[in-house]
Amino acid sequence: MKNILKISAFIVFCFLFPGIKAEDGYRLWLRYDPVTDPAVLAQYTKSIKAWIIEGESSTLRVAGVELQSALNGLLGRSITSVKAVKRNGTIIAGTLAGSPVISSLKLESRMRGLSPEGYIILSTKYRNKKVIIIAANDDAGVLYGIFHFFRLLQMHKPVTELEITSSPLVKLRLLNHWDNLNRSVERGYSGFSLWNWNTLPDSIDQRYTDYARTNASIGINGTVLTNVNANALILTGDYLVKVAALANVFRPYCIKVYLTARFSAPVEIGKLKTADPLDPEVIAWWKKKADEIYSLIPDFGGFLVKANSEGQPGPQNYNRTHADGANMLADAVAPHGGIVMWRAFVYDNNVPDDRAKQAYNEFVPLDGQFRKNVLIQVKNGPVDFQPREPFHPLFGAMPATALMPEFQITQEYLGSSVHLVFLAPLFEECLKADTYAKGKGSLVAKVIDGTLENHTLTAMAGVSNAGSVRNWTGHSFAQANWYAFGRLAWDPYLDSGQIAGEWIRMTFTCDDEAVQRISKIMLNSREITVNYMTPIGLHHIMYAGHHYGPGPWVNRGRQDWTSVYYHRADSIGIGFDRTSSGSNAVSQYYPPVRDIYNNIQTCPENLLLWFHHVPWDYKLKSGRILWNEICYRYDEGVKSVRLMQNEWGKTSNFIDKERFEQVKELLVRQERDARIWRDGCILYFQTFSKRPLPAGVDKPEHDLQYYMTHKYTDVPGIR
Ligand code: GCV
Repeated sequence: MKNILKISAFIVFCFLFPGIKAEDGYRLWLRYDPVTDPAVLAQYTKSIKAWIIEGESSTLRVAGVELQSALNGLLGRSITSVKAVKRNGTIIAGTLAGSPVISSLKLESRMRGLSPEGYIILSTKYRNKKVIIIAANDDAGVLYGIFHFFRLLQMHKPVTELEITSSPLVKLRLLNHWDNLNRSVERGYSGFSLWNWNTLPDSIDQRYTDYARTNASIGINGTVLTNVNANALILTGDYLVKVAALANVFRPYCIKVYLTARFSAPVEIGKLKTADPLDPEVIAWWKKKADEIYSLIPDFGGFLVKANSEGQPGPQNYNRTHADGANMLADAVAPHGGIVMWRAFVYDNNVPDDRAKQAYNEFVPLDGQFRKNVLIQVKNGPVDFQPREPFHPLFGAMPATALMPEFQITQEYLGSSVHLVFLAPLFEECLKADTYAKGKGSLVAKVIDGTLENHTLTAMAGVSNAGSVRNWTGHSFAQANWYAFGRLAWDPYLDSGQIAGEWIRMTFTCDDEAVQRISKIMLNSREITVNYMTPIGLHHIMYAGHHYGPGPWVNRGRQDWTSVYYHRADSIGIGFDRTSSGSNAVSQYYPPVRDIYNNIQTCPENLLLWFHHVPWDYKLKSGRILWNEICYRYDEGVKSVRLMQNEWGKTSNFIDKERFEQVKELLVRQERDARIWRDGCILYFQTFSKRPLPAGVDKPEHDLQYYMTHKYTDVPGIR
């Protein structure tokens, strides 16, 4: 009886909401479900009757497959591919050189400004027929233009008067996978690695193709397959054929593969006695290795290297510099057109007076010493992907060197795949920060797109959150962070609100009210998380090891890995004094940024405890003293998660049951764990402030000991 009731309820549900189908999230934002709005569908049916892709290449072939499936899906009927334009409503896609129709349209002047991979989408006439042109100078541009066109359809935008021009502002747009050869993923919260090294090269999982399609849809054109904590085995012949098999799948989608290079590989797999970058045998070994890789993968992108950091080997082991190491590898791949991305996330063997200063101190003196095919990969902030950091002072400080940012899409410090945190505002905050390197307006985005110092080799990397779980990222909303990274890598000036709007419409619903509600949740989510984790510039106070929950009490082990090193709470106050009378990290920024940060009165309050040790009774702009403000922010963070739950609850009519319920359940866990952050941190800091909880702040449920010994049993990535 119970089952009959359930089935009837389901039938009624389907009848009431015919557009809402079971959804496991696998299709990400490329869902191509039929457009349900009758007016929009009527317009599309009238405007789109047939399609042609003119030209021959593997990229144009996959573009055709995608075009066919997207149009059939979205329009709910078969839109046929034709050989010639015979009717209104024909889509014509191709390159200027490869498409007779496009070349006859005299589009040269419009297309002259396009950079490689750029495209135009244009409503025009061809032999008196209304057509939609998707034109580019190269095949990649055609593919990207086609995906842009789908975005319009998926967002229910008009497609009648199109005049769109788009070019990527950053040349290399890369995902970094911290995937190990045993398929575990460092800081991965979405199952196992996508790369099944055991079954490659013979077995080609459909996921490899879908991964490539998805990335192409947001303009990502490269992927580093392996962890920066590298294993030299990936460079052996047995593995390289597997890498080549993946490269073959990705190639039509214009995605190049890159590998991490373990600096000691010549010793570990090459049987040399040294990995000294100036040793002739070592130089020859890497050249030979590069030749071998390129013989298997002619378009191999190059190497990403983590050296002399967290125990990884590097040139400093041989008293050589980062430039010596990077240049040696760069010379090996240069004849093949490859590049080297050398990470600036470095650690000294000695504990520094301020870890935030380390990368700048080591790299600025090397400015101008790197080969032309080397990029220095810099994390967005000077410590380590914290919920909030100031922008990294290296941006703008190495004018003669190509710098690329590294963002973390996987949520190592932002609630793994349990918390709903939309990261576009975090990425945007860094990209739009003004370094003042060449006066006002020297945005980080301009360092990255090369315009500040006229660099032509430009890149952006994001540490991937994709894994083997069915929906790729665990939390449905974590998909949005992958999407946002790709969109910002294409155009670092985009606005988070626009990105959220696109993603919601493509992924969930085009209903305006629901879009607004979900947008609000997404756009507030990062600040909410900062509040319940690390308000007012607190940082690095998480649980040692897994980084999911709070651990402000962590005081054992290497000092600059502890929390007490960073928050410096004492009876007087809290915060790391990085002013000119403290560690002087502020001096690494250009004026006036350094002066603004240096002065407690002008330092933005959201970074106050990053730069200042502030007395507990210091009055903030809100009128509250610091202690009360800390408690208030933690509490507000928790209460805001409840508001998110509430808002999400109101979207149930617009979201399929599976994803709605998944998000609902995760928001319950987010609220629970936000309370643990709030209560653990407040109780711990109270042992220093010795002040009561201010009125209105909820009392912790347990004592401090409880939070200090709390174990998480249902959080991915915690073993
Ligand atoms: C890949 C942090 C993470 C490490 C990571 C490191 C890095 O320290 O906790 O897991 O290692 O950053 O970016 O190299």
